[in-house]
Amino acid sequence: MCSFVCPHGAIKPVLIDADTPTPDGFECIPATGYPNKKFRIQISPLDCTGCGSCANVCPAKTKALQMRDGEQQIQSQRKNYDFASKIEVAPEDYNKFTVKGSQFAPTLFQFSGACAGCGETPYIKLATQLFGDKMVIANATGCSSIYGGSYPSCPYSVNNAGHGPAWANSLFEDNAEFGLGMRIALDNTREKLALSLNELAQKFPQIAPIVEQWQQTSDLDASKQISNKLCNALEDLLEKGNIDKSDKQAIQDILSKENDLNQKTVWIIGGDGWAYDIGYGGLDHVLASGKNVNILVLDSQVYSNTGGQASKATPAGAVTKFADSGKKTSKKNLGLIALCYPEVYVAQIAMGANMNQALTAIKEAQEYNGVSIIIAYSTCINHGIDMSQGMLIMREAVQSGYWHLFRYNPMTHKLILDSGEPTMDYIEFAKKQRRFANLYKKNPAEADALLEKAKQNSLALRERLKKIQEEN
Ligand SMILES: Cc1ncc(C[n+]2csc(CCOP(=O)(O)OP(=O)(O)O)c2C)c(N)n1
Repeated sequence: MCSFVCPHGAIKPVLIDADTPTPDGFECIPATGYPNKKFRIQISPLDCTGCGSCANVCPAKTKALQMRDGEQQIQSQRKNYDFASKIEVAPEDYNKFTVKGSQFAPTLFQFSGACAGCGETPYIKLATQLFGDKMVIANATGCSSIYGGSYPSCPYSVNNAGHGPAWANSLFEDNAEFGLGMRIALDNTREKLALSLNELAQKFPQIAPIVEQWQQTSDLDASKQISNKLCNALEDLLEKGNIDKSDKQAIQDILSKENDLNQKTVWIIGGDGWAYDIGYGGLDHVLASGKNVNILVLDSQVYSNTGGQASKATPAGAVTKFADSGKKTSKKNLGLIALCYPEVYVAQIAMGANMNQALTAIKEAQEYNGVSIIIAYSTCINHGIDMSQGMLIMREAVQSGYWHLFRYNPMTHKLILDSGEPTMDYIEFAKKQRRFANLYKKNPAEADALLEKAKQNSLALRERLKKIQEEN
């Protein structure tokens, strides 16, 4: 869990053979569920920002992690992290589609310049752990593009084979279209490759089964393996086959596009200012496109990167820039809008409330061969909260009915409401955050009225989601 929530990817769970020699001070415990292995949680002391999210999320009565003086930890832990960072756990030793297993997968997004305790980055980090070097990311301008690509540093990293996600940022206003273009380009390249491969398979029946398999495989990891096998078969043909000049050229052309052979997963990522407001026209166009793309909306409920201006995702009663006396209108229901498209996978998640639900939604979105949109609750310094408690705040957001967790899958035509009836009062939850508490200081009567309205809206939204669940 501590690794799962770490905004900076600075925590690495280590799983090694029990007899592996380790540096002095690299204490391990026997690994639960692995008879001949040992386990350790290793922190990168140079990259930890000290947010404390990891220590607070620990479910044990006696917390497994304690925050200590950074300087001292750098002295003692630096060499341990250097050792741990080179260890890769064999993929067959874990199931990456579980909360625990996902953390043994290499993080290909780490040490970004995001704020300590950022609520956006853990979602991106998790996605890179699940889909790794098969990800192609279109990033809207906003916090995620700034911590995602402020040169000369780059948090998108590579695995031991030197491969990582491909990433680019275009504009704030056209990111959905930018990602759609990436998908169309990838599909086009694949279609051309398929044409050439099918022609070759007709002439050389020995490669026909592997070409067929290559075409049928949509699973990302399996596609990578089959693409490698296909390359080997083509190289074999070049060496041993009785081939003329034009076939040789065709094979060489395919091999030169080796990176385009395996399936890719396109992720269109950005904040609520992009998705709900400025890029919304394009987002809607992509929702209606039917293309295989995944949209991740990091909903911090304000334009975070420019200092916290109100967006259409800001709930009524929140004091933000451009809504100094509290936002008067209600939060836009982007999830409900997306649900108007029966062919779109729609999920709303909050990692701190339900890690498993967040992971399942990300997995289902990727697996769905069509448009998927995930709206992710993202805590932010602009909320006026204790950033070390971000995950707990997400849990309370769901318990109070401020945020609802659901997944709609077009494959089953079913909506699953993953969050239960509220067990905490909406207003009690909101008042703990400065963005709402400030209005109580300025104008208590207005605060009461706006928050009551927001509460009623949120309760009504839950009822609508319940109805949709029952209808299916
Ligand atoms: C067309 C346009 N308008 C305004 C900006 C300035 N701008 C850059 S990032 C940003 C805020 C982004 O907010 P959001 O999409 O919510 O993402 P967050 O920073 O919250 O992650 C703004 C207004 C811009 N780059 N382009």
